[in-house]
Amino acid sequence: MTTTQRQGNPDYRDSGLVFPEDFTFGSATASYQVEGAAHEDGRGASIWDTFSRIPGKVWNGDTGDVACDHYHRLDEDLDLMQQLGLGAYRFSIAWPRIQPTGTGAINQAGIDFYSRLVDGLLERGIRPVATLYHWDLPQPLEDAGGWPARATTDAFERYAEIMGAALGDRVHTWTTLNEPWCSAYLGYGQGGHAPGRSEPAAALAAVHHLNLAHGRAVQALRATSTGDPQYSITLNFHVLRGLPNSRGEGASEAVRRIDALANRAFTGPLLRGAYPDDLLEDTASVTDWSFVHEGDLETINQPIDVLGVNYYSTATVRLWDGVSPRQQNDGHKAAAGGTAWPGSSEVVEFVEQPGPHTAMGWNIAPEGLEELLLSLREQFPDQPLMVTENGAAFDDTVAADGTVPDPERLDYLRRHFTAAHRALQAGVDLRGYFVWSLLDNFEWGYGYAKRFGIVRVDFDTLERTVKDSGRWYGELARTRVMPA
Ligand code: IFM
Repeated sequence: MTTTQRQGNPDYRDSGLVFPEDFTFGSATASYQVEGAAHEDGRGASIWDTFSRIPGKVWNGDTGDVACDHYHRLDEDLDLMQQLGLGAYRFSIAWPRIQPTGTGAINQAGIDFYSRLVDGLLERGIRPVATLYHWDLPQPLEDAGGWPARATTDAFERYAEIMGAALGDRVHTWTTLNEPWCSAYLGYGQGGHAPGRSEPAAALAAVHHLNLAHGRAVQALRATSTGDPQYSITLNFHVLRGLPNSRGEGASEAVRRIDALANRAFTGPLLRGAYPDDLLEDTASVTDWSFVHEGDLETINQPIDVLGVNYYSTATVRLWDGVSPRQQNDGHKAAAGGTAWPGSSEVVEFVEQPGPHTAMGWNIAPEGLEELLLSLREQFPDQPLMVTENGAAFDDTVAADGTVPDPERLDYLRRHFTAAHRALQAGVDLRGYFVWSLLDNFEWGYGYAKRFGIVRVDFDTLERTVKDSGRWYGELARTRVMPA
């Protein structure tokens, strides 16, 4: 990542910025985090239904059984999006609602729900951006091996065919996967996410099978979608800073190692058709990568219309000196057990970031977003980009008059939109921006303790209240001018 010449306020608090006419302003959610209705209308069990019931895995024993009850409050939530002035809504489809066992029989009630959602969006002039997989793998597929097993990619291809045929006449953008880094490394390496396995070799097999599933799904969606959808995948990029260790060594080596695992393990095969040599070398003691079969890389390397970019904060790494206690604060502390960094966990340490921080403990660094977008443009000059997630958790309180003033979130968004605007000014082909999240929701290992919404959800009454940040964002979405 290169340092950029900064213009405007050094703290990224510009106002009055005008975004392009065709810039998409959206907001995002994910099925398990908002839908609820976990046992209704034929939905099967997902790995998160199972994982969230294991004592100690999720804060307070919370589950997604009810979540925001979005499944039953669909019309109310669609009206809310329209009232805010959103141009697009990024949602995910719960695979176990469509195929309760992950293979075989289709559950028509599941298709009907998403069909109603898509129609409801279109009626309100909101573009449907649909993600096939945001982490809720059908439990029977995990029982058969999960993402480390190649057969899961066969099942995913079939699921993509079903969804392409069902919604491909109306969906504006198909996204195959959300943050495969989390599915692979947190699910099968570190173990803080479902299914909670800590098997470094399996995590790398999962990386490959998720990449392969993406390629096969793009082919299947293209074959079955009768409209003119765009195709994409969303990655959570790690924007890395390197520090020398106590011996004054290794800042760039630490960055290179984590960049290989976190970023290039995905962009390599997806956008260049190859895994980086240094990734294969760094992980050689963990796996021989024999799960990569002939032809896989061609399948993975499908042209995509837009690359989804999720960004929240930066990370600082250094080579462990082997003497001081090794720090492992990589921003994913919840229920941690194994390692999210196969082959590098004993070599690299994550260093506490200077504040300010959000309620997740993540440092606030809008310049990291600008830097990331510029770096992606440099690496992949012809690839259009979309910020598919950015936002912040803070401990909101409801004022006496019932409003939810959330100045910290509003400020976070202003500064990150400023960063995006600067990237646009520098010529980055950035097509839009989705704020995470529309609603306060189930924040995985943190349950309902962390609130990311621009709309507050009272988890007792399920009442929705637009926060100040939601009003601010609505004005930006409607006018394209950054409000003061
Ligand atoms: O809530 C998650 C989302 O599911 C994926 N990206 C990061 C968000 C905040 O942690």
